[in-house]
Amino acid sequence: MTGITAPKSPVTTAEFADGIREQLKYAQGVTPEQATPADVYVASSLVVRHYLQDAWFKTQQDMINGSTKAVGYLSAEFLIGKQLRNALLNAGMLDQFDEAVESLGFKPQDVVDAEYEPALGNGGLGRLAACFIDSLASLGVPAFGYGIQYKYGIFKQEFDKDGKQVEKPEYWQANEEPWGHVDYNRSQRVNFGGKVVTRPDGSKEWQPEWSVRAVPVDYMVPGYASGRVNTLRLWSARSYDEFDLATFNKSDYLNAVKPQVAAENISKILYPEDSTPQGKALRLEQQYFFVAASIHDAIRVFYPGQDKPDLTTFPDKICFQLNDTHPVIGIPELMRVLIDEYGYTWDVAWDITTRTFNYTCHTLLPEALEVWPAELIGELLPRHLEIIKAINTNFLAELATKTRDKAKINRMRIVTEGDNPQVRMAFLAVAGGSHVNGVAELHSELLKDVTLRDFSDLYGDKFTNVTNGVTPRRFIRLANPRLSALITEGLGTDKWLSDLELLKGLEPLAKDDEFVKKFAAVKQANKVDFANYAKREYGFELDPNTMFNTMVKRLHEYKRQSLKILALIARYADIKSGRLSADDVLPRTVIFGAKSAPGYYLAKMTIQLINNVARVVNNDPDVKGKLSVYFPWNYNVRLAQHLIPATDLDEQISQAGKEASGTGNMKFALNGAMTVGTLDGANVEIRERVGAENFFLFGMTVDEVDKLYEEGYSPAKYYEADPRLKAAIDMVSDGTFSNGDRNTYAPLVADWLTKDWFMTLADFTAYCSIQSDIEALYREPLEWNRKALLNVANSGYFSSDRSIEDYLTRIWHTGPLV
Ligand code: F55
Repeated sequence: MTGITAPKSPVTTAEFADGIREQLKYAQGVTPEQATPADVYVASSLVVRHYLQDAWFKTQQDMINGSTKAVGYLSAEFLIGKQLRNALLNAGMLDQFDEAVESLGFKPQDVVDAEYEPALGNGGLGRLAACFIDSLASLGVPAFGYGIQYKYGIFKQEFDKDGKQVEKPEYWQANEEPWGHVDYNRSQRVNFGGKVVTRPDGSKEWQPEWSVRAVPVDYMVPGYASGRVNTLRLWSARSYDEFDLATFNKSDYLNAVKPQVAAENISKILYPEDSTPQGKALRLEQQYFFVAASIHDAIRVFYPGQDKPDLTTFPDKICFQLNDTHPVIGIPELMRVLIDEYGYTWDVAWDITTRTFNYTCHTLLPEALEVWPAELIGELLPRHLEIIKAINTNFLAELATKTRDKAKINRMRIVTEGDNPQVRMAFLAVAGGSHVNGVAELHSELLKDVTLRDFSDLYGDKFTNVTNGVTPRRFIRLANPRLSALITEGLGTDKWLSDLELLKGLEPLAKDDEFVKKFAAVKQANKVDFANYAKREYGFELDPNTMFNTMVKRLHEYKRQSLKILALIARYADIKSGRLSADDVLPRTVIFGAKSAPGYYLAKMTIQLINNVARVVNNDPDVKGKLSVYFPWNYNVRLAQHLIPATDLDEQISQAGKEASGTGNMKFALNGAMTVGTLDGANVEIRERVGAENFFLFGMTVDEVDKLYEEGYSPAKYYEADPRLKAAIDMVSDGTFSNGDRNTYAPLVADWLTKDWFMTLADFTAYCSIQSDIEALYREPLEWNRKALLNVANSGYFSSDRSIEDYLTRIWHTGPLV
């Protein structure tokens, strides 16, 4: 770790202000008097880009000169969040920006608010990619993030009058977007369809039917105080086809533009499913589109102007990390390029390919592992299907040398047998790459023992773990300036921003009551800020003198928002019935944030239920001041940055063995929230580090879950056994939260009582009983804050800088530019 102090600014306040004036004049075409905050936002962003330009050139030059291998992070999603303040921080220009903007008569906050968030990801996987490119640049490792510049990001979530989720298009480019630099001169042709012919010499040639132009849109990725600027290259699909004049002359305008529309559809929209891949042709087109463009781009970058480059050196120039299975089609693509375009033999090509790729798995849910019908691949990418089949054949032959277990070999087929053969992308990734990693220790173990068991038996050396992390720049320094100042005061240095393990130095201060009180004051001020924000943005009235209890993440059954809402209903009933006396009730504000995949029926119904519980609870005078529930719509990176620093208690309550890692859990711990959670994903490691006494653990373990399945799980038993649970579920059925309509939630209730796939009911009692520990501690503010501070002090491990260091040593075998 570098442990560098804040970067020195390359610019004075006066220069920054001059730069803004110049950009207003020449780029925006307005005088400072005419300018709006949005104009100043664009101008300021261009000033930042201007001052980063030389470092960007130098980083690229040093990378091509090749003192160290580069990383290509291939990801269908980069949930980068707003760019301006992050770039200012990393480049050391925050103060200069604030002062320059003020000198021009604007409020920095108004200028920053004018930025529209690029929401180019679903959730954890996309946000992780964004944290990783920040860390790569901050560590000075040469890297490209390669992805898609979707025109429409993850949908904008609204709620209708019944509390149901409504999806609206997220047209994030509606306003000028100064960060992405469209580089038409470095576009790539990406082909589809057609057929494969054999050349006279026996080699193969793909004769595609149609092509799309992939135009790179480049985003600067400035490292924090590293002097390095990497590139996030997001591909945008454009058409090659000229306007079809003949058709147009026949007055058939719509058909005349059809090919253009089809081509540009490829980067039109981000698929909003975060766990059940849709298996649609367009999705496969997207995957191949960005991966093929990126591979060709890397060859262009590293072998400039060379007709016959020596691609046996390719794995020494760059290694590609496959962020889940979405880019796995890159494996047959590189094989095709090497064999068909550059004339390498199969064996040489296979050696290059397997040394180039590595694969990160982000799930344990079997339904989330991508599988494509061979027929579909054959239609879109006929040559790739041939190559995949050949990889499969060779792989099966290799397996036969390793084991005699025929059933096992059959289970490991990359291409399944039968009438409708399928290609298993995760298996292709394991076979075609050097390393496979899970994203938290428990997850990596379960991958080896369960999900990819056969593969780990025979290829144990490929398997490793890299526990996720989050960038402290965005998620502590930018999101929580008060805590950042206090940390710097406590440690006597700001080096923690690039060496987060230094937070450990706060541990002794947990014994210092005065410091703990300052820490408590930071949290309180953040809660007041959030209450104001929630009032402004959503019209909510939050009381900052109650406990802020947050659950934010995608809505999914395995994450168990149902557990939280049922416990909340039970608590509501307790207060109403007087079972809990007013004095016994610790006032709580429960805050949810969650988007559901548009076609996920039970998840959408759960959203509706949460909204209606909120409506009923917040309007009931009997519980006023004791319990309130809010569900701000459209949870995104911006809302996360406001809400996380203001949270007292975070919920990480997935069924053990289902959440691969979680990264929200890390953000909350680093911002001084306590966690109530199960032994799942990275919770296990967080608890280990912060100490069992500083973590509210409840619920079944992975082994207990497995055992209960084996014995035969019957949710109704739990419903009958716990009267509070029964009462809560009955209230959902009896119309309490649906204006008397007993049908509204019937499918949800039926699911709980007959299936309850993720054993929500079985963990209900344990979840409720840990609440008394939580509340007892919260009534002792000094002790609560002491423990929360210990969470901060001991969570330095969860920096994405550390994750990247682990990738460097365990997987990529490269390091910073010298
Ligand atoms: C998106 C599209 C498809 Cl087709 C499948 C999955 C996703 C997706 O968004 N997955 C995702 O976010 N997975 C999460 O990755 C995080 C980062 O590793 C983990 O922390 C989290 O546990 C996992 O669910």
